[in-house]
Amino acid sequence: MNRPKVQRRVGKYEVGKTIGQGTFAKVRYAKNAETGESVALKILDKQKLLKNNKMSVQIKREISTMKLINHPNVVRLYEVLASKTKIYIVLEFAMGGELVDKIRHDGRLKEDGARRYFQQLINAVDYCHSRGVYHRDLKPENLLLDGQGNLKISDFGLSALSRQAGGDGLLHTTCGTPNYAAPEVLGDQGYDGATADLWSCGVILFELLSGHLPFEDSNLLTLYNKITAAEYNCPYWLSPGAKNLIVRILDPNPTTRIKVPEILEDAWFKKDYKPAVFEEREEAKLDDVEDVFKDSEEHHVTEKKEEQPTSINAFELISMSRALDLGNFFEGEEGFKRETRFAAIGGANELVQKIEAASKPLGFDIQKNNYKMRLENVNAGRKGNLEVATEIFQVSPSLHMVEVRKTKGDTLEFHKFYKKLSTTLKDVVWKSGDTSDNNNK
Ligand code: 3AM
Repeated sequence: MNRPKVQRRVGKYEVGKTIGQGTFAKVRYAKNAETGESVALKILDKQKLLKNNKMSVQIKREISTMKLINHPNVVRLYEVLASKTKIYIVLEFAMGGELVDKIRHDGRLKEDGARRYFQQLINAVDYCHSRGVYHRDLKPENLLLDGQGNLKISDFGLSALSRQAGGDGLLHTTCGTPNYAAPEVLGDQGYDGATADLWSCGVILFELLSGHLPFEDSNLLTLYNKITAAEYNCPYWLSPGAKNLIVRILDPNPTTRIKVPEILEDAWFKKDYKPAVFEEREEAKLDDVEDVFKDSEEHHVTEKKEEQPTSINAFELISMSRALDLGNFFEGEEGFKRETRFAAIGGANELVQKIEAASKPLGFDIQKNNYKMRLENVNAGRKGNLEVATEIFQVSPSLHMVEVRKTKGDTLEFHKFYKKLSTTLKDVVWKSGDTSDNNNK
């Protein structure tokens, strides 16, 4: 089977699929063609970013500071590139996905596991604070994992960027559910970035240990009141040490709230503690940041689109179809999958109709373009609307490969949708192992 594949390149990066749509940018997977290294490309609209001069000075400062930061628990910012209309922030690729997906799938963590993530979180937060960089929007969505299961904080130091792109500050960055924000941040008085970040770390620790949030309410005003009064209940099964630390962090008064040096001395925190080992990067060059913000045309990165025929034969199809096994969703180094494929028996039009029939009752709006479909669930989920792209590739007139890919929204909601879809389509789905045990490797 031949199909034209468009290969996009930005400078030395081969641009792959969209990983997701964050609060202020589209994120795409890309590969450094020179080194083979995987990266995440954050793609921003240049005009929006540079329209406010004061903001752009701050964003430039944040990006420059982040380039100097080389902490094992902070997503590295490698470089920034600009084209005529876009700005690309090249980031370390965190292949383990989001910590929140792990908790939502596996439930709360054991104390030792939660402590390990929390120690890495505090190490990274402390380091960035010592450099004068504050996150201001710490929440589990910003906690990613690498291939070894180490925590990597994303968007550290890019708070001006999210405010700029969101335009409406707090409400935007927290998507209207400020569960992780400190009382003084909600009060909208001037606040100290360091102590406010620590509060969010306390909320995260609570969530890791208990599997739910300390402050929750469908009514925003009630939620604000609960946060301001630090009104929450610790699960009875939490150890006294963990409870004690949470109470010290979730102190609504920022002046008496525990600080990092005291956390480092806390008995519960200290168990099996390993300080982070890393080298400082004073030598990082900031020419790329200068060029982007000067917007000098001579430094614009080249963007190319090349049509490449890609062929898939039946053997490749069979090996790709292993993704049908739902168990694979949660295993392996790649963490949580945002896309999968299955082989299906039947004509392409019939498959389109079946996907449509399976998606509509679930509340999806459907847009069709030949054998590509865009499904959007208008009932907002945990991260806004769930958007899914599907594509059907022909192997033979009666055998097709269906690709199902999340383009926006929550990964676990996508998994639920995929399960329903594959159940509805089970009559036509071709399973490896259907015809021979040998296929089922
Ligand atoms: O849409 P989801 O939640 O699947 O995890 C981030 C989020 O995924 C991911 O891009 C989406 C929009 O923010 N993401 C952000 N930075 C990343 C990075 N450095 C990243 N994934 C891997 N590495």
